[in-house]
Amino acid sequence: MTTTTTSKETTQSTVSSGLKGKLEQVDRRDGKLALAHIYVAFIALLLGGIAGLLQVLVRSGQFELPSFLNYYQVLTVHGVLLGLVLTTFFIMGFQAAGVSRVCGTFTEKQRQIGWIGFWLSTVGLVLAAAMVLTNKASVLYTFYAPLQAHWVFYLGLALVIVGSWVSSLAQAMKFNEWRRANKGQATPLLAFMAIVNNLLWFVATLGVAVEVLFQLIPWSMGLVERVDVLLSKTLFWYFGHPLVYFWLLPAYMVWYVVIPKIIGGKIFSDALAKLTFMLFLILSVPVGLHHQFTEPGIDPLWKFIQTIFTMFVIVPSLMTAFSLFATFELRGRELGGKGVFGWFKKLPWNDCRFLLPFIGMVAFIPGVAGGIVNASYQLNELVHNTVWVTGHFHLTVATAVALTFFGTAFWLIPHLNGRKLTKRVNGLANASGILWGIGMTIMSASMHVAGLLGAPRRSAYSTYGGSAQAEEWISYQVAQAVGGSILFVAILVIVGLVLYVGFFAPKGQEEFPIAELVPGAAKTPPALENFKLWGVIMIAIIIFAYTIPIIDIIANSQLGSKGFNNLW
Ligand code: HAS
Repeated sequence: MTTTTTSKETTQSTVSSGLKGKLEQVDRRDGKLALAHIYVAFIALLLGGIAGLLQVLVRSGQFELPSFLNYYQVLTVHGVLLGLVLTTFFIMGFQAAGVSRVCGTFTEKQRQIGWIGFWLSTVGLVLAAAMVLTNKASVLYTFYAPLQAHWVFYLGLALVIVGSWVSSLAQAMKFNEWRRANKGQATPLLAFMAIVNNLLWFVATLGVAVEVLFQLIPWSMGLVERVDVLLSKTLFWYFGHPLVYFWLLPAYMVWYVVIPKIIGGKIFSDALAKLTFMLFLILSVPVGLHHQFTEPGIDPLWKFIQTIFTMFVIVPSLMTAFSLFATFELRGRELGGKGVFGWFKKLPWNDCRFLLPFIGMVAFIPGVAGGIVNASYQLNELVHNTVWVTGHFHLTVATAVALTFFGTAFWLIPHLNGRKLTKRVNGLANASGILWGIGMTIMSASMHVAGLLGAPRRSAYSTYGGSAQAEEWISYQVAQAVGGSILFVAILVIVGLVLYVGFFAPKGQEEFPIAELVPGAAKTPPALENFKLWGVIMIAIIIFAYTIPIIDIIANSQLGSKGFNNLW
């Protein structure tokens, strides 16, 4: 893509802080660290996508898995590789590149810490994958007890998380170095966002770390006889919902900081973007009980309190929608767009770096509308454990987030390895995004309808022997297979393009787009950069939202008076 990189991109802070390294180009050494993460992510996309294709074929009732595979093993491959590995590795790679791009090149020590994080996560991934592929961990990506996996699976996932903590540490060290060198200055938006996301991730993963280390590993090693299932699920969902925002926020980073540059516009407001991220930081964790509405043993009062928190977490996304539409309209009118929607036509529809994230944004709207249905307490009874929920998250993480990651990879990979995003790649990338949009519309829409008709999720047994009820939804299951097959073709194109831009595209320089703030934007209040303040608010809300429910669960544990001993 012929793009102009203006010297203005070198932010003032670099000059004043005297940081080494040209800002426009991420240092190749940091690029190698980022690319290692990104390539693991796309290997996971290919393998997880194969599993997804097998799933929709089985659920159509027209196809049986070969005898050496079982459905829940395939479903575990799909969920772990796409929900946990593709996301975590891509996010850590993208954030490392972004922090290096706006705060300057990592020091040798910071980069070493980044590589330690990468190798810890990769070793963990190999351990967990080995258990899944040998059918010793067909426990799905949520690994709910009483389903039990080999202890190596839990250890492997724990290492993936610990590795991400170490990677986050390297990014935090670079960010703090920049802050010390630029006292009193508003921090670079992209780096600020990465640090908020890492903080959210660290606090959220504490829940699943406690579950895995103190419950599931001792239990799977036979050291304790039983675990409290309700406690383990509550600890998981303490982590599980903020997990979705850990996925979403890097997409928001691209939408707020990169997309405005690609369309030739500017960032609408640094303060609004930073407030949005701080709201996600304090509201993402105290909502996990909305995944457990149907579970006995949790006081309905606390389920309702967390429903209210859930409705609050809608606000930062609404702010994001407003900010994006404002950015698009301002730019479209600058380019001569007239009338109410004339500006819309002026957006760069032929540029894959914009088109793929935009398709993701559009999918996000029905996706999150479904999220509100899921979260509306009693209404959840209608959709819980149905394939409606699967339709919901295939629009959110599997389209809004995934297509943004793919649209980013097509310029980020060539930027990092000194190649070009060619016109041909751009054209094929646009085709893959449109294919994804078509396939996902068919698959997700039919999932939503089948879910309302009662079709279960997480089940190979979806024809129910031709029962009358299954007859109602089986045609939608067949439609899911059609949509899923189209998605699989898109995955093959995307992985092929990643291979090409990674190793074969012509040498050259590809821009890492970072937008500037619109002139005259309000100064960012220092309070928005006060991580201690927002961290205290976050912890206070979590303590309020979870203390009583957790005490209740332990005190009334079915494990009886020995509860505590058995628990831990
Ligand atoms: Fe969800 C289940 C509720 C957002 C992912 N969700 C899941 C699961 C996943 C997932 C993976 O309350 C399955 C977990 C499992 O395996 O069991 N979800 C919500 C709510 C939101 C939400 C309230 N989910 C997401 C996002 C995800 C994601 C984002 C991935 C990235 N979800 C639930 C609930 C369940 C659930 C229950 C459990 C269901 C059950 O029973 O098991 C909120 O964040 C939604 C906020 C709502 C809005 C609406 C207003 C804003 C609009 C505009 C936004 C547009 C933008 C783009 C920003 C935000 C309409 C701009 C557009 C342009 C075109 C420029």
